[in-house]
Amino acid sequence: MKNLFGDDDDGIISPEVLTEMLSEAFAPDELYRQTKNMMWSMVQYKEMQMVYECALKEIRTKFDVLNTEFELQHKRNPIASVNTRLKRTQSIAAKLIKYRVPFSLENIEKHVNDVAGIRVICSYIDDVYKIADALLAQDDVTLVEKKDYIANPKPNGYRSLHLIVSIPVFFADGKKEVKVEVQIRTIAMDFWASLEHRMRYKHNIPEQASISAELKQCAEVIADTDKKMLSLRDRIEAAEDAPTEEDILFEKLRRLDMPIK
Ligand code: 0O2
Repeated sequence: MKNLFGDDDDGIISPEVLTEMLSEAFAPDELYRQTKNMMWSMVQYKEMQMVYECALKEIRTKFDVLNTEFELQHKRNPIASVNTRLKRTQSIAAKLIKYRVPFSLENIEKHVNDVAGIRVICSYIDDVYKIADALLAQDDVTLVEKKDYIANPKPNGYRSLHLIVSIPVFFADGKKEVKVEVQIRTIAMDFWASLEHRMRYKHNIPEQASISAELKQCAEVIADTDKKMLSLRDRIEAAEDAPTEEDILFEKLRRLDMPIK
């Protein structure tokens, strides 16, 4: 048997020995039962995280496929980068406390929609919506909630498209519907959000009010730049000759042997 570092682990303790140690150490029965329940809770929490990890793998594949298909059709990548993350236990606890519900697996599944999160960064604003529509058109993807902070930015200037979707994850003994939070935004919006995020989690910044005001101004400039870049791209594309059928065929032939990303 190998340990977590991949080394041979001859010192592993067998379940029989552990059970014996447990009943010797924790008689009477109540302590034994409590200890076992605690261990079960830890195992179930870890298993729940594994389910969310699998959901992240599935949804990442969906975006990879959309990106590859779009690239084949339009000769450019709508997605600049994709990042996934599992919400930290501490942040899950903070969210449950905010909602005033006790920490339990049931409450995590019911109330915390962003245990699994994926952030998709696009070059242009229209790509954000194209990618969102293409995801939601898939018949195994169910939209649970949509917040369009691009059409309706937050008062601080935050812009991003947020979707909570539910997707099926298939296991050996059946399938489970799992919620994932999808944040889709442009490179410029992401640049802004990362700096603002740093400020949000720092306390005692002496100039907080003026920094917030300047950040808000930057958000407006960035939104304007995003719109201008889109319009410039459209003008450049309009000036390009429309590809002939032969152009498309030979371009696709050229790409046939390229490795699929
Ligand atoms: P973290 O550390 O990123 O995970 P909810 O109770 O879930 O309905 P919530 O959480 O406010 O309300 O939902 P919302 O508005 O959709 O925001 C979810 C996530 O979007 C946040 O997660 C942030 O990642 C991001 N976000 C929202 N507003 C802002 C903002 O003003 N600035 C920045 N930089 N990011 C924002 P968490 O859980 O707050 O934090």
